[in-house]
Amino acid sequence: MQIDFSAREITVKLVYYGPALSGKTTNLQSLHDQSSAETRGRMMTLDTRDDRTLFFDMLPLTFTTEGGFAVRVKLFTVPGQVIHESTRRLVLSGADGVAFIADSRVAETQANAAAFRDLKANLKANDLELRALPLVIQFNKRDLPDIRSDQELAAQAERGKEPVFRATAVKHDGVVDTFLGLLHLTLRALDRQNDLRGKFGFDRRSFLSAVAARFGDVSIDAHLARALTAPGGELSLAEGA
Ligand SMILES: Nc1nc2c(ncn2[C@@H]2O[C@H](COP(=O)(O)OP(=O)(O)OP(=O)(O)O)[C@@H](O)[C@H]2O)c(=O)[nH]1
Ligand SMILES: [Mg+2]
Repeated sequence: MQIDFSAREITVKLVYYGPALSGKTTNLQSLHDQSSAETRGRMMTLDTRDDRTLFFDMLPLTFTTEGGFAVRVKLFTVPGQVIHESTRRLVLSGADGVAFIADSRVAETQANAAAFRDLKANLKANDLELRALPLVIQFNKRDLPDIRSDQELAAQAERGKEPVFRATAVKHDGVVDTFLGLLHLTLRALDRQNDLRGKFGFDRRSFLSAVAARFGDVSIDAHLARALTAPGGELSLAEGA
């Protein structure tokens, strides 16, 4: 994170990670398409001919609070293809939070697991620790046949501490939920480390409510309630700090 005290502005880096073709770029495109012109900057995309990300995508979003404090969010995707290992490591450096985009199809289970191991290794290479990193998991492509069931995903959510979102990114389904879940966890961690409330009068709940409102009528609580979580799960805005 970068803090600019004179401009009263913070910049947060969020990285969409996951196996090849799981829908990372589609998530960013969807966020771009669903946000207003005042919120979104230009999306940078570097594709090969067949839609595969070669280097990375980047979408900047800017949200300004009533108190004139700005949160700039830089969203990145990594290229999922196995050969782009070193690029993933580079893109991951300085990440404040990660959304792991998995493919829901049963046949992709091994590819998801391999990409998750790759994430762990690259976090380590960047001196980031998985346990300390704000992380959400998205199971995308819920519209396809032969996918892992809701029950299986709920069981997975119960085993780990990360919230699990279901999505069909091509239909904009679950994309904003995932983004807000990650933004919530990331800002909570940064607030704890940097006392954003004390320094800028930053109120996380009202900020996240305003961000949710930029994407439509669904409240922040309703977005966060769509996550599958372990009992006592992480996403309640009501809890302290
Ligand atoms: N059926 C279906 N297809 C999807 C969904 N999300 C993405 N796709 C398709 O999956 C393909 C890959 O999507 P991308 O967003 O390019 O995947 P990526 O994760 O960025 O892939 P890499 O850049 O190679 O790592 C595209 O053809 C998308 O249209 C979804 O929810 N359902
Ligand atoms: Mg891509």
